[in-house]
Amino acid sequence: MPNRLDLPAGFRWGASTAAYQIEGAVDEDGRGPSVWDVFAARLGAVRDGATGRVACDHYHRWPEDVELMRGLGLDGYRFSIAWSRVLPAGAGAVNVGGLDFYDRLVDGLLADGITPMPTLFHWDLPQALEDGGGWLARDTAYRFAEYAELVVDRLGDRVPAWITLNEPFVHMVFGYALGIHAPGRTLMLDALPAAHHQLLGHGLAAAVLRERGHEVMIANNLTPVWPASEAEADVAAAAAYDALHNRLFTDPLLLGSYPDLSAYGVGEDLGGCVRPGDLKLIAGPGLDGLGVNYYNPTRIAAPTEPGGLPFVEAEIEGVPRTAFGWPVVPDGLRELLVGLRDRYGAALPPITITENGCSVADEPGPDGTVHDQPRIDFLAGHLDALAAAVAEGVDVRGYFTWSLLDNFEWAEGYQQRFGLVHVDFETQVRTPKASYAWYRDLIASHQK
Ligand code: IFM
Repeated sequence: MPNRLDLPAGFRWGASTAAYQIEGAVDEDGRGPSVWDVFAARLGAVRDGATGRVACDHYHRWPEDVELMRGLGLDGYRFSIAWSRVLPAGAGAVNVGGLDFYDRLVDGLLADGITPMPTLFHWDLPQALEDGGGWLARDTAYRFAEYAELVVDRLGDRVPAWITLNEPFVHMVFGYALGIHAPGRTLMLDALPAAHHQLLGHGLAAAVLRERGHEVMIANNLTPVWPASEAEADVAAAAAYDALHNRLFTDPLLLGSYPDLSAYGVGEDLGGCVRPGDLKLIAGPGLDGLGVNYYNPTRIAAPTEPGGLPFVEAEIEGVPRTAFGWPVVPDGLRELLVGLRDRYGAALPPITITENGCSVADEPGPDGTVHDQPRIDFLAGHLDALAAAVAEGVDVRGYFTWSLLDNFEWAEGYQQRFGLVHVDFETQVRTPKASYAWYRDLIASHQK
């Protein structure tokens, strides 16, 4: 069996974060409000009333955080740019101080030999754009391309590859369909324009980036979908779920078409928001790389009552769980990657794992050490599964773990800790966990 040390030479090791989850400094140096500032301020929206107001205070402590990355021996660091830090109203007046922050960060990373890999949108839409309809409005896609142009013109001389969007599926479902995340809309299937407009924004921004000679990626949260049984109804329900979760966000990019959503009573124009030429723009000349965020498979059964969604989620039994309660299935990563290769064939670009990791209820022990063995087991298992997919011929170029630091885990506030580095949110003291040493040693052994 191949293992993680068999990953090819030149394989890139990294860690990921996102702006609202770590930066804090929400009203410093001219940053404008984002949907997450507004949503988190709503009573009951986030566990314990937590917000990203301070988070990991990365805005001020980034040199210490870059030092932690250097200690790991990372090749790359995936972070996101807060749109409202550089364009406080989402469009129009530029906040040069915001751009300066990312400029310093990029220089700091490069000085330590770490390649910056920015994501342009990780869910923190400027509130001013949300007030104009957010991603339900087609206009937001065009504003996104202008924002991309501004950022690439400032950082592009030092940043080779860009990720346009993070997990547009989760943003559409949690943010616009269910209201669990910002902006807190509960539109169910009427949220579909938020999918199309994000993808259109990707296409428009990708054209800007490519014109300037940059590589373009997107980070999709993908899941293997398991029918709860071999019964025809369960298999059909699983296919319907796969279309919504996976294919809706990958087919248009790689095949230039939307999947069949007839199980949802929706046609190819996603309820009318798709205009002629949009799919061509979204697919463009293809992606330079597909970012895959993998956490767990999803088991799906047929609905028991008529009239609702064409699927229900079923429990995955007999596997360990993370502190969040998510099933731990390392081989799901191999299955996902091999499945992508089989589904998309020559249209599939090289893959980078842009997120993978787990929450552990870990705190420093009496000796000051954070013993997060479940995270080490999780990472080891998933990296071995990744190596197995590579041995089966899937072209995977890198692995970015989620996350460098414990951080603001959206609606869960500060309850779920995903970091290789423990953060005390009272004192901001950073304590590298046992998994930090493990990842550092793995990177060093692999690079030998
Ligand atoms: O924290 C999130 C991240 O922002 C997006 N992907 C999943 C992570 C864990 O929930």
